[in-house]
Amino acid sequence: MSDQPIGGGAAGSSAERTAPVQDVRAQCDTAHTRRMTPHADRKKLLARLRRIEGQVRGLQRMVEEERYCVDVLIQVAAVRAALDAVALQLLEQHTHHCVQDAIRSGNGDEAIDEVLAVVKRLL
Ligand SMILES: [Cu+2]
Repeated sequence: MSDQPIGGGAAGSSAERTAPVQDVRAQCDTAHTRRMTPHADRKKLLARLRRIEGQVRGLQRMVEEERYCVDVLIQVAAVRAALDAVALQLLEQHTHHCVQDAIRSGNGDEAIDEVLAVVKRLL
C-alpha cells in the first residue's frame, strides 16, 4: 500500500490522508525515478524539519510531565504550522522549477494536475 501513486484517483480520501511516510518522501518522485528539484533549498528544509523534530520531542515531554491539556494543544498547533511552512516552501520550489520545466517541455497539464492534487491533500 505504500506504493500508491500520488494524485491518482480518489485524492483526499481518509485512507490517503494517513498515507505512510514513504508517500511523503515521494512528493516529487511519483514515477519512482524522479527526484527533488536540485534547486530546492534542502539545507533550509532540513533545518526546519530538525526544529520540528525537537518540537515533537517537546510534546512527548509535555505529555510525560502531564502538562495542562491546552498548553499541549497549543504546542500541537505550533508543530502543525511549522509543517505547513515546510510544505509551502517545497511547494514553492516545486512550482518554480519542476512545474515550470514541465510547462516549457509541453507537459504542463500533467504537472499542474499533480500539484493541484497534492495541494488538495494539504488543505
Ligand atoms: Cu519538484
